Amino acid sequence: MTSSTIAFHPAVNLRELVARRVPGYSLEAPFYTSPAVFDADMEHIFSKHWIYVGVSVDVPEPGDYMTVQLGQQPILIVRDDDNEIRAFHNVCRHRGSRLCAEDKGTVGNLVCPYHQWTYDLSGKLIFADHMQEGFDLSHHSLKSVHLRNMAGLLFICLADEPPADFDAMAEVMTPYIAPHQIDNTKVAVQVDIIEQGNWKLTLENNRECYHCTGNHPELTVSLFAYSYGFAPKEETAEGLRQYEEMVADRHQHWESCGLPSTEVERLSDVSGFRTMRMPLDRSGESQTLDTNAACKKLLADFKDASIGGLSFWTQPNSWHHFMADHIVTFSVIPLSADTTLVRTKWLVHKDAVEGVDYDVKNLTAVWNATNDQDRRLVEESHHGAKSKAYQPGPYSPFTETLVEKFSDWYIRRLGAGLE
Ligand code: 3BY
Ligand code: FES
Ligand code: FE
Repeated sequence: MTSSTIAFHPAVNLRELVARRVPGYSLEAPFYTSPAVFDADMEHIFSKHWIYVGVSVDVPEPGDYMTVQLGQQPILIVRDDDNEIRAFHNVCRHRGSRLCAEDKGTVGNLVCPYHQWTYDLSGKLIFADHMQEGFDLSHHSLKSVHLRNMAGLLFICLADEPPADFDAMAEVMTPYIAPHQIDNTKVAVQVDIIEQGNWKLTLENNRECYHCTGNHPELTVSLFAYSYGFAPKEETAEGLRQYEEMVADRHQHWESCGLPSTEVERLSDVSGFRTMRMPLDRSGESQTLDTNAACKKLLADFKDASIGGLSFWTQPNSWHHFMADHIVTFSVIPLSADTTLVRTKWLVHKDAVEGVDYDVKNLTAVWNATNDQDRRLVEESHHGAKSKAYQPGPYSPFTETLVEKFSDWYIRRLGAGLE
């Protein structure tokens, strides 16, 4: 290490940093900038919690696979002939080569490129040439990774014993998500962006709409900032009251149509989450530039597009919006202390035809614009966090309560990991 590196990354005492975190304030700079904290995040947050990685229709048919990289861990997600989706370490049991290098593909069996050891779709080694008499194939299956398919959303956990409260989340969330029938969708578009900023800045940004009016002209056409907790100031009190009245009215209507809608907030759980079906502004149909459905063929058996947007946020790395015509889903994967992958997928009905039922530009306009605006905000925050002038600043008790819930969760889970 050069002395200038040392100057920019002073040794951090993680336990001390965690212990002295002041609630209600953004985190101290090393949480955003230090490679040591990044390593701890990968070990204690991203290797011990349920991480959202994709959807069932990323691998729609038996033999379809996708790969994801979590820190140093290459992971393979495969749909077996029995239609089960399973996850494995993407590492050959011979001499450790990565098995699949592509992001996605389709295979009959999983054949290692190095010496062609061959695994079936359930991870069992079925062929290994030139091995001695008595070599036991069954002792060399792929190492499995925990995977849960929650109504089509795929979560993996690298821990030997994953957090058990995932089941409680799935019990609450399945009735909310299932009506949108992810299994009957297709991924119309996927966009990966790499933000030059720490992943926690991406998450903090996602948990508030304080910044929406000033930054998201496209999103605020349909999205009400009130849905993220908004302010009892004189001038907003009446707006908030009217919004809450509308929410109560819409919720009653949607619930009577079999669509769970009321807010559930369990952000402090180990598998923390929040959900709510939010009314959308104007025509109320979709998060599009004109608020009308972007896909003529609606999801599932929806007849009416005005069912608002079911939002679902999870600790530590995802958020999702389910509408009548499409679903947009976000997975955040840290790459280093100062780079973060944000993977956005737009899902439409599997039989919807591009150019006939939907136009990709119209479908993706709002979130491509919003993601780019948020990327810039995250990158500017990251620049600021590296300054010697940076010090933790106060969260608004009105518009940033959900940001505090993210930071508090992170500090508690990191603290638990360090114990
Ligand atoms: O909807 C979201 O995911 C939030 C809204 C506020 C900003 N952010 C991108
Ligand atoms: Fe996979 Fe040799 S490393 S077959
Ligand atoms: Fe934003």
